[in-house]
Amino acid sequence: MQRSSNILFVTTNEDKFKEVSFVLSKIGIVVDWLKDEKEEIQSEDTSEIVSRAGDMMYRKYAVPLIVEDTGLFVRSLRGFPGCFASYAYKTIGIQGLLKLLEGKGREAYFVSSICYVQGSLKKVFTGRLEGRIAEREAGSGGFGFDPVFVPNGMSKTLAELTLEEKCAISHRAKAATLFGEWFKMGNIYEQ
Ligand code: ITT
Repeated sequence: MQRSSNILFVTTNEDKFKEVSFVLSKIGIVVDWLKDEKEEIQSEDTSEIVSRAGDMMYRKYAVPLIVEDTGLFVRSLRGFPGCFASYAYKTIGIQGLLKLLEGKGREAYFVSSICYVQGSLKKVFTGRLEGRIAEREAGSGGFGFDPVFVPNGMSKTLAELTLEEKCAISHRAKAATLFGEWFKMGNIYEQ
C-alpha cells in the first residue's frame, strides 16, 4: 500500500528540524515542522525520554509524528550533562563546560533518539557520535555544543563543518537514517 512520504516532526529546535529534514529528504521523505515543546520525563536514557514524549505528543495531536531527544555524555564527568544537555547549555553554557573540564579527560559522545508514533505502533531509533570536547570554541555552524565537539578521527569541531558534512556523521543523522529507511520500507504495518 502506498502511504504518505511526509512526516510531522515536533520540536522547538529549528536546527534539529533542518538536520532531520536534510537527511530524510535524501530518502524521499518530506518533514513538516510542528513547533511545540515535547514533554520530557527525567531519565538518563534518550530512548526512554522520546518514547514517553512520543506518547504524549500523539495523545495531543493524534497524527503520526516523530520526536527527538539528544544527550551529551562526558566520560570524565560521569556522563554529565547527559540528557540535561539543554539545561546545562542554558545555565553554565559552553564556557561552564570547558571550566568543568580543566585538567580532566575530554572524551564525550552524543546520543540521539527519534521516536515514531502512530497509535499503538511506536518505534525508537538511536544514533551515537563519539568524540571529545575541544579546549576552546571553534566554528560558527551548527548549534548547541557543536563549537566544542570534535568527532573522533577529525580535527574540526562540528561547528566548523557544513550541514552536509555534519549530517554525514552525526548522531542525529544516524538515528534519522534508521528511521527513514524503516519508514520507507512500509514497516509501519508491522505489529
Ligand atoms: P526539542 O524541542 O526537540 O526538545 P531541544 O533543543 O530542547 O529541542 P534536546 O533537549 O534534545 O532538544 O537538546 C538538548 C541540548 O543539547 C540542545 O539544546 C543543545 O544545546 C544540545 N544539542 C542537541 N543536539 C546537538 C547537536 O547535534 N550538536 C550540539 N549540541 C546539541
